[in-house]
Amino acid sequence: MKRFSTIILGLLVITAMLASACAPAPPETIVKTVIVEKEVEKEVKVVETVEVEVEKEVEVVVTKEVEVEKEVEVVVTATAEPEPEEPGQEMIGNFPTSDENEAKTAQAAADAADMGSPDPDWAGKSFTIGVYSAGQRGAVSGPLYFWRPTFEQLTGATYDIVEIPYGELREKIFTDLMTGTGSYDVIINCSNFYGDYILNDWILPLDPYFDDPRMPQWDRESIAPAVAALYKWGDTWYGANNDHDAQVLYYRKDIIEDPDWQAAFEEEVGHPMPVAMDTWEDLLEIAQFFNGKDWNGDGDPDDGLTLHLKVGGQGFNHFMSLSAPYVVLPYDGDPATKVTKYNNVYWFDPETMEPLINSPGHVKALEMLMDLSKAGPSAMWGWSLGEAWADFLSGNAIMTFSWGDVGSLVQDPTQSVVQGKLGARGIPGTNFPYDMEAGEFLDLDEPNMVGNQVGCSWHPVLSKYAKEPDLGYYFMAWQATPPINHWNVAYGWTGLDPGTTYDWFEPYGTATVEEYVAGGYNADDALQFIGSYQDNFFNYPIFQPYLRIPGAPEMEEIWDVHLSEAVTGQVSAQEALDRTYDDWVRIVDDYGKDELLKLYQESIGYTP
Ligand SMILES: [Ca+2]
Ligand SMILES: [Ca+2]
Repeated sequence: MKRFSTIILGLLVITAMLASACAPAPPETIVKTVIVEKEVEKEVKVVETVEVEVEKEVEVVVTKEVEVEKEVEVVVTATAEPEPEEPGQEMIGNFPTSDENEAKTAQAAADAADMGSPDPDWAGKSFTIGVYSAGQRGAVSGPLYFWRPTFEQLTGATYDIVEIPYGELREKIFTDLMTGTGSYDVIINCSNFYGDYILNDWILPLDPYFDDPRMPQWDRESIAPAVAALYKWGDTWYGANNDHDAQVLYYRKDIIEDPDWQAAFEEEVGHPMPVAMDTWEDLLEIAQFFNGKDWNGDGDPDDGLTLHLKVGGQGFNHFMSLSAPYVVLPYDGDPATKVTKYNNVYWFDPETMEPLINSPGHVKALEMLMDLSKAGPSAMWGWSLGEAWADFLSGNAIMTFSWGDVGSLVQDPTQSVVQGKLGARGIPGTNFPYDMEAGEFLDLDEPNMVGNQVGCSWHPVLSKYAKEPDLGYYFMAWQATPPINHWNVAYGWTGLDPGTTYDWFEPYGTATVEEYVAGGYNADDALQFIGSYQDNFFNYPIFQPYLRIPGAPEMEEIWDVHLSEAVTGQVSAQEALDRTYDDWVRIVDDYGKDELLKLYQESIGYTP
């Protein structure tokens, strides 16, 4: 009986919340009525769920009480979602889009995708997806809205989308898991969350679903190994295929390859333009040369490069990819990728868990980033992704280094003037890396080149507290099927980047230039963009290791703040990284050094 009174109390709380939520808008009677109707519906559902759970145990009821409140939040979000009701939200077939070709190609992808055999019991059910907020046509969250009507048609079920600002994502998700609340069945997460998941046993392995006849089949072999490693811990799969992040360099091929500009460069700088941009030192010269010149001919001075350097705007990823060749050295035996105390390491000493983040190589790289940040508009210190990309897409910056999104956004004529003028290559290296074993900078004949999988590679995992894990996995697997994943990758606004054999050209994969052209790409741009991504994943001798130990997201957030202190001129590069070092030592101690050391060694493949 006590249990029931708790439930009733919970429901009273909701009713009170609903009442107060409705309170502030007295004149709009019609709108109010609509909202109340929907919420009453949900309320009834909740009562049903709770009654079933009550038979089990008291703790469940307590948990449910929290859920009940969360449920209200979800309802509010769903009501606010303009998805089908939004005036002006055009639908073509099952797709919220106004682009005929988009709807046509998406329908073809849906038809070609394996759809398993959806369980009839799923009809009428709903689950919740937590994702970083970028809106209905924004990166990573956009595809969830785009495919929802098709999912509903397939399964008779649906899902709510809860968008969380990037800066709050870790805290919201980890709090939900820590408290066992289960607000999110599926989490579209950053790959650096895994350490905390594994340490706390917060997510479900996917392997048991692979032979379930209800579930769509997706191709795990197709994923570039460097990214596939981020979807697993050891040999166990936790993530379903979705996004494949790496940073590459994009530039204005038409300007850099223009003989007149090359002659002007030689006259001003005193040597030929290092067009290949094999090193950051070469790239800096070119960015500095073009910065402030009117190379686009509209009468105003233009930018040498554009970067997203805002705190909390994923800016530290620029430093991550830039710094790798200054820090990460290959093993000088076989294989080059072997991890030792001094080789193929970037984050911590794998014997002592001492942060390496303020090593001389890291400091030199940060000085390079500070120099580069002066070869573009000072406004970019406050820019996040979209603003930085827009400067390149609108034809005002010679170059940027960033994710695959840029290569595909260039193809969108509504926001890009660069289509047909795109140059791209893998991230540059340097001839002057720091050798931690020798304790000195090297002066190499050939630059040290280090590939990366910098970024989140956003992808779904299943919460241990999911209420509808099977249905949640169905969605994950369906989105991971080659036709749907490849469709998402080919459209820039989705934020999902290439990384599978069906995205790559021969000899790495099966895609053709014609396919990309049919999707609206310029043929040369497709070769440049996909080519640079392939190079990163298959032609670089070594990779920057990925930080995925417990505490990684927190470490990177703090690092981001200190990097910004340096870039904005508040402190020196050394000071910014010394501060990062101190914070990381503290976080390592908080988690427990021995435990972290073991997981760190595991995560980078170091054998003591
Ligand atoms: Ca101009
Ligand atoms: Ca991405």
